[in-house]
Amino acid sequence: MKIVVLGGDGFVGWPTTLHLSNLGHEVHIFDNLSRRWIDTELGVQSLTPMDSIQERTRIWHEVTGHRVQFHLIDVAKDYEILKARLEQLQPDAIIHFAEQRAAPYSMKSDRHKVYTVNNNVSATHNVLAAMAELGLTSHLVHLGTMGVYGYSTVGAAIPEGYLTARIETMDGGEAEQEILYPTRPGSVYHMTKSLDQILFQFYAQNDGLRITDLHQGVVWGTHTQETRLHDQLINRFDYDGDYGTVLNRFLIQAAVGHPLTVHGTGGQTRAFIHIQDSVRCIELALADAPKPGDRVKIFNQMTETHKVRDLAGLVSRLTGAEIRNLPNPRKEAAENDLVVRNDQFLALGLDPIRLQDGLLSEIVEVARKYAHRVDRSRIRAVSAWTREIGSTVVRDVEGKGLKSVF
Ligand code: NAD
Ligand code: USQ
Repeated sequence: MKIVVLGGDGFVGWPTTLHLSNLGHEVHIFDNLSRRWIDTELGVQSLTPMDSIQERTRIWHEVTGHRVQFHLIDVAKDYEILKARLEQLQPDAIIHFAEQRAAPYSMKSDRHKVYTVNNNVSATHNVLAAMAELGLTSHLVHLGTMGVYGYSTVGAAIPEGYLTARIETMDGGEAEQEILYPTRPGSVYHMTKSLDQILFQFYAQNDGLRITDLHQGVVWGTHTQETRLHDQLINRFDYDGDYGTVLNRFLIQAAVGHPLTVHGTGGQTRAFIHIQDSVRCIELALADAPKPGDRVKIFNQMTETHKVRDLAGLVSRLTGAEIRNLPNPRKEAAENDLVVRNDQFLALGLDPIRLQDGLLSEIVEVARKYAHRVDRSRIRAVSAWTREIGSTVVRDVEGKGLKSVF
C-alpha cells in the first residue's frame, strides 16, 4: 500500500511509520515539526536524543533498505499544498496523528486553547475536505482518544463508539436509534477529539469517505521492534509536566530519584496501551477498512485499565521510589471506575502486551541512561485547569520554597 502518515515525526507516528515501512508499504510522512517547536517553547527536550527527521529517515534507509519520504507540510494551514500532494500521491491509506495532543498544554492559557482547537480541528477538516474534493477512496485512520467518553462508568462497560438509545415516540411507543456514545471531554485537547468525531460522521455519511477512528488510551513504553534496530532510530520520550504521560513519567521519575507525582488521591482510573501494541493496532485497523457508505468504524485501542495510585505503587515496589500526593492541577473526578470493551482488536488477533516488570525495568534503564538530559524543574505538572486550581498549585509549589523542584 501507499500510506501517508500525518504527524509521522511524533511519539506514536514515528514507530508506526517504521513498522509499516518494514512491512513493505511505501510510506510518506507529512509533518510540520510543530512538536519540536513546542519543546523549544517549553524549554524542554525529549529524554531520548532525537535526530532530525531527515537524518532519521536516512538511517532507516541505511539499516533496512526501505525509503520513507518526508514532506514538510502544516496540515492545518497549508490546505492547497496538502490537497496537491494528496492528488499527486493518491494514497491507499492516510493515518492521521497530526494534532496537538497534550491535555495540560491545551489548558496552559487562552492562547494554548485557541492554538489547540485551530490546529486540531482544521487539520482534521482539511484532510476530509481534500479527500472529498479529490474523490479519494483512501482509508483514513485517525488517532482519537478514550477521553472523548469521559472516564466515569454508569455500571456498564464503555462500548466501541456507538450506543443504541431507546426514545419515546409521539404515539407513546418506542424507537431505537444508534448514536455516538455521548462525549464528555475533560480538557480542550480532549474536546477537539470529540469535535473530530462529528466531522468524521458527516463526511462518511455525505461523501462516503472510509474512516476508522481509534479511541486510544494512554500510551506507555518507548521502544518498538523497529526503533531498536539502531540508536539513531530511537523514539521520542516525554517526561515534562505538559507532555509526559503518567506511567512513563513515573518510570522516569523513579530513574532520576524524583518522588512519583500522584495527582490527588490517585484514584483516577485510565486505559493504557503499550507503544508496540499501538503500532500493531494500526496495522490491524488498516487491514479491516470500512467500505464506502459504511458508518465510521470505531475501535477502543487499549489493553488494560489501572488506577494512577496502583501504577505509582507498582513503580515504587519495583524501584524503591517515594510516592508524593500533590494537589491536582486538573479538574477531574478524584476517583472513578472504568470498564472498556476492546473486543474488535482482540477478534482481529491482538495479543495484548500487559504491564509487566521486565518491560517496566527496561524503560527505567532507558531513563537512567539519559538521566543527565532531565531538567528536574520541568517535571512538576503546573498547567492548571482553572485559575482557582492554579492558585492552589502555585501555593503548594511556593510553600515548599522551590520553583518546581522538590
Ligand atoms: P506527538 O505530539 O508526539 O506527535 C504529533 C505529531 O504531529 C508531531 O510530530 C507534530 O509535529 C505533528 N503535527 C501536529 N500538528 C500538525 C500540523 N498541523 N501539521 C503537520 N503536523 C502536525 O503525539 P503522539 O503522542 O505521537 O500522538 C499522536 C496522536 O495519537 C495524537 O493525535 C494523539 O491525540 C493520539 N493519542 C496519543 C496518546 C499518547 O499517549 N501519546 C494516547 C491516545 C491518543
Ligand atoms: N497524572 C498524575 N500524575 C502525573 C501525570 C498525570 O497523577 O504526573 C494523572 C492525571 O491527573 C490523569 C491521569 O494521570 O488523571 C492521566 O494523565 P496523562 O497525562 O497520562 O494522560 P492524559 O492527559 O489523559 O493524555 C494522554 C495523552 C493524550 C491521550 C490520552 C488518552 O497525552 O494524547 O489522548 O492520554 S486518555 O487518557 O485515555 O484519554
